[in-house]
Formats: sequence, structure tokens, C-alpha cells
Amino acid sequence: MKRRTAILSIWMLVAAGGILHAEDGSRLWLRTDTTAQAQVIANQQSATVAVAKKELQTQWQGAPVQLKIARTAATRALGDDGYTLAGSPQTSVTITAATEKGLLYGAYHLLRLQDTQSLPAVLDMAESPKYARRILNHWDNLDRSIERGYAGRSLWEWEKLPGEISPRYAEYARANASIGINGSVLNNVNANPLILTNEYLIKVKTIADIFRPYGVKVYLSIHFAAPKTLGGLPDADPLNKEVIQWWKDKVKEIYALIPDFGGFLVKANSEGQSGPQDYGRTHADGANLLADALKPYHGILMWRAFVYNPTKEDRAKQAYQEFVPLDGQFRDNVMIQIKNGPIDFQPREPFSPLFGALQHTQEMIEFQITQEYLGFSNHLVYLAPLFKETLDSDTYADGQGSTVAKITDGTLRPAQVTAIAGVANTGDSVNWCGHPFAQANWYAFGRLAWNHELTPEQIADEWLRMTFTSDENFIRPVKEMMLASREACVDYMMPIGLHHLFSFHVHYGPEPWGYFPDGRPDWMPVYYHRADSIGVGFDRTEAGSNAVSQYFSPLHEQFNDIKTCDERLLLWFHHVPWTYTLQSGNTLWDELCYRYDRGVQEVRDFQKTWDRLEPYVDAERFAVVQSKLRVQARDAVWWKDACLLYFQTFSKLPIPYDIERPVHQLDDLKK
Ligand code: GCV
Repeated sequence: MKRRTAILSIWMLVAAGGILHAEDGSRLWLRTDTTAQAQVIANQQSATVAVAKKELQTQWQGAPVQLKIARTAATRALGDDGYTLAGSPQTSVTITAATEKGLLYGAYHLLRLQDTQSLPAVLDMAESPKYARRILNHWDNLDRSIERGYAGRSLWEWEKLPGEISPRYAEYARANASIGINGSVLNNVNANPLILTNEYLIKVKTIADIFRPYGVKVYLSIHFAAPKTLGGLPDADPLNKEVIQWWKDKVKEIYALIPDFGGFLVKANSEGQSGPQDYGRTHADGANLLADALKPYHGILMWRAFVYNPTKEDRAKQAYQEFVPLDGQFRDNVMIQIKNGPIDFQPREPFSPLFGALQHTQEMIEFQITQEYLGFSNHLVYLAPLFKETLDSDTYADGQGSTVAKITDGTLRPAQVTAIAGVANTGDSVNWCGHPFAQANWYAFGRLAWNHELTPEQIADEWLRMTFTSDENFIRPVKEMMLASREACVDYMMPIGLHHLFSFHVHYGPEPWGYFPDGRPDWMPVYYHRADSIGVGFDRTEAGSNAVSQYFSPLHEQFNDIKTCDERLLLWFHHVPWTYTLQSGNTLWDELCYRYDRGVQEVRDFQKTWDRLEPYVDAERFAVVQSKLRVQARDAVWWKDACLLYFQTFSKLPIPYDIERPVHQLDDLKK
């Protein structure tokens, strides 16, 4: 393979409009350089309009642009963030919106059309987002560690704030604005109460002031027991008048500093966090306490449904069991934030049965952009297909076509607020996300939050053109690789509905044998796969845990019947004999072997694809991706060997001779 000089391998200098830049990934998808000074005029001025103007002046290479705020019936119909693009790139362009934020999003849209070579001769388009609140959830701690973060330390330099301001705050806000993300929960849901002290709130205000021109609102995760731990009250009982007053005062203090503060996110009575149940109260009591305090300021309260306890009940059923009886009891500024699947961000899960089940309560979806269970920032796994799979899943809650997207975006259930969240994958590493291709997952989340009707293919296409090059010789194979990558990961980690086979705590690498006599059973792989001499899989049918009953008909019946159950989820819902014949004609055992092997072979193909593309990629990013693919290939073999050798101890069947032989020994892997 052709080797480049050492200097070039560090600095790829791109000459575009005379400006040279290192391709270290720091510029994300915002890489257009031009010395052209586009003409831009606006009928109103503000900090946000100034951002829109500057972006266009420095990047737009077409005809003069007019930014027009007009509060007409037509623009109002597009909502606060909507806009129209009109005119022609050759003669003049007009971006019209009811608000300054609409203009900003319109400006980024115009630039995206330019940067992806998709500008039409005549512009005539109207856009508005599907969700009003499009939010990143940071699991960032105040000591700058990040729970499940794989791209360095937190971007928020708490120790230096408010005095010293990192340029990355504005760069972060800009990147979000460019893809329509308009909210950021700055701190971990496992929240440190200190975030609510005046000292920290002043730091938060500093960040909020920087984000504001980019239309990004700040939110905070709160610790439910803060009135006690911080306020010195004897308890944090949501019905205690002193507690109610404490929260009102705290919220008043926040809004005095940050008038457009977005609201709170709460993890309560979950994985050891305190909550209303500590005082014999319900999730609704807890959520309403905070929602009432936020309401006068138009703040929202996002209450997480991620609750489960180590009881005899199937973990997959517990959130539904806790929340459905409370349906209708929540205030209208409460959103129940539900993870996409019923367990925990696995490579593949069915959608959470809570979607649609809460008929009188606003629901929002939570995705995980950071790859806790998908190979960290080492594996190339493009997540748009996973996000889309959930959003497009039909819940049948209000009849056929009640997709998760339509249940949550206000189409089927008119809502005061609509929202969508993604657990961020950013950190202070130079390229923001660790893996150059992990940037695509941040990008895809933003684009789908704006418009969930976009396809993963469209989004990958846009991202590749902006992030790398528009050369079709590069785009075609890399897009194919991205689109195949999530399924490849499912294959080499957990095919056919297997789930949670990860090593304890770390969630990287396989540990299907994982069993710790003193540990929580619902954190152990053996709880999930239930392998024995008969077969493998979790029986969630009517004869088993009956989790199927939480799905609306006809899904309930389809999942319940081994013959009609979607085979991608078979071992999620069924305990299947090793010799059971699948649609492919293979026995379950053989199919498992072939799937694991297919996953490995796909990653080897990704390596081949990438190596061939060296001429089209700058040396720096080429080398990073190449080495990460090497790690991914090794990990895929590790997964395949660990799972097949371990499950073989139950199936006692041979690994088909036409697939790659194991290179590890089970005993070594267990060590
Ligand atoms: C923030 C999983 C993760 C935890 C995370 C939790 C949650 O259990 O492993 O790190 O905690 O989900 O979503 O609250």
C-alpha cells in the first residue's frame, strides 16, 4: 500500500479558496472554506441573525441572500423553527421565517444544499421540524468524566468557568444548530446535586449565554433529593410544602440567570437514584412537583421511564408496569422519556411497549448516540438504521400506522410539547467523537430529530459529502459500508434477538458466561440468554414472562408465535431449540454460527473497502479509520469465538465446516 510522508500523515492540507486546514476531524461536517464574501442582508438584527449572516457571508458561493423575518400566517404555520427558501442560487435567494431561529436553520439548509451539490435551479421549499425540542443528553459529570463516554473528557470545563471560556462551547453550539439540535442537557442523569448550587448555576448561565445565539437551550439533570442534600430539609418528599417551596425558589433562581432555560431531566428511583417512591409517592407526584415549578417559565420536565428492580419480574416488562397505571396523571409540561427498547440500548431491541401505551401522557424517545453497547468509539457502526427502525415501528396503538414516530411527534396524539433526545457521544477529543465515523451518528440524530422521514441513506450521503468528499468513487462504497454496519454489528455481537451478552460493568466485549452469585441477576448475561441443553433465548411468550402481552394486537400475537415472530427478534421473545429450523432452512445452531461468521466477514470487507479508498481520503483520517477497523475486526472475531464456543457447550453441535474456525480457546477467553 502506498505510504505517505510523515508530515502529510499528520497534516492533510486542503486548498480550497486558498485556505489550508488540517483534517483532524475537528471541523466535523462544517468544512467549507471560501474567501468569497457573499452579500447577505437582513430585515432585522439580533445575535442569531448575526450568526446566520456570518455563516452565509463566509461560506455561500451564490447570489445575494435576503434574510426576512415575517410573521405571516404562512410562516407562523411553519412554527418557531420553520422557514422557506425561495429564489434562485444564480440571481437572488430569500430565506423567510417567523423567527430568527428559523432564519438560522434556513441558512444552514441553504449551505447544506450547496455543500452536497444538491442546489436546484429554483428554490421553493418550506421546512419545519417534526419535534419541537431536539435535545442532546450529556452524561457528563462535574469532574469532567463522562459516563459511557468514549471521546475524552467532558467539553464543559467546570473548573475554569465562568472566567475562562473554551472556544469549543460556541463550536459545539454551531455544530448542533447546523443540524437542528436546539437543546442540551449538560450533566449526567446520575446527577450531582451540586449542579444546582449558585456557584454552578453561574457557570451554566455562562454556557447558556454562548449557546443562545445558536438557538440551543440549556437543560439540567437534577438529583431528586436535592432539597435534602443541598437545601438541608429533612426529606425530599414531593408532597412536603417545604420541598415544594424549595423547588419553586430554585427554579426562580435559575430563570433569573437563564431566562430561556429549557427544563429538567430526571432519573428517579432507578439504579439506586433517589425518587418519590422513597417517600411512598408515585412517579407522577415526583414529576408534577417539578413540572409545577417550571410551568410559569414555560420549562418542561423530562421524567425517565428507565426503571427496573431485581425482582422475579422480567426486566423488559417493568417500565410499562410502573407507568401505565399512572397514565393521565402527569401535567401537560411533563414528557415521559422512554428508551427506544425495553432493556437498554442493545444492538437490536424491539421498540419499548410503552410507546403508545400511555394514551394521555406525552411521550418522548431517548436514543443512545454514544456507543455503550456497540463497540464504543472503536467500532464503525452507523446508527441511523437503528434509530429509523424504532421510529418506523408500528405500535398499532391507534390502529395500523401508529408508528413510534407518529405517536411521539404529535401527529396521532396532539401534544403541548414534542421532544426527542439522544445521549451524546461528544468529548474533548480533537475530533469530538473519538471515531471519525461516530460523528455521523451525532449528525444523523440531529437530522432525524428534524425530519424522521429522511432515510439513513440520504443522511449518510449528506454527511459523507460534507465530511469527506463528493467523489462518487468514494461515496458509493463508503455509504454501502455505513448502511451495512449496524447489521454487521448485530451479527457479530448478538444476532437473532440475543441481547445483553456484554462483559459486566464495562459493556465492551463478550461475556455470555457472565454470572456472579452475589450480583444483580438482571445485570448478568445468563439472565438474558438462558441457554441450556434444549436451546437458547428468553421466553417472553404467554407461556413465559408474557412480555408479549404489553404489545398491541396484532404484534402481541405475532411475537407470541414462534412461526410469526420477526426472526430478528426471535431469541428476545422465545426460548428456541438448537435444532429448530429457521426460514433460511438452517437449524438455529447453524444459523447462529453463520450469522456470527457473516458479521466477522463483513468487517473484513469494510477493511478492504477502506484500504482501497486511500487515494480519496486525507492521510490523517484514513489512518485513524484504518486502525479502528483493525480493532473492530479483531473484536468481531473475539465476539464470534466467545459466543459460539460458549453456546456450543450447551448445543453440543459442531460449528459448520464452511465457516472460519475459532482462533481462541474458551478457557482463555473466560480469563
Ligand atoms: C447513566 C445504563 C448505563 C448507565 C446509565 C443508565 C441510564 O444502565 O449502563 O451507565 O446511567 O443506563 O440510562 O440511566
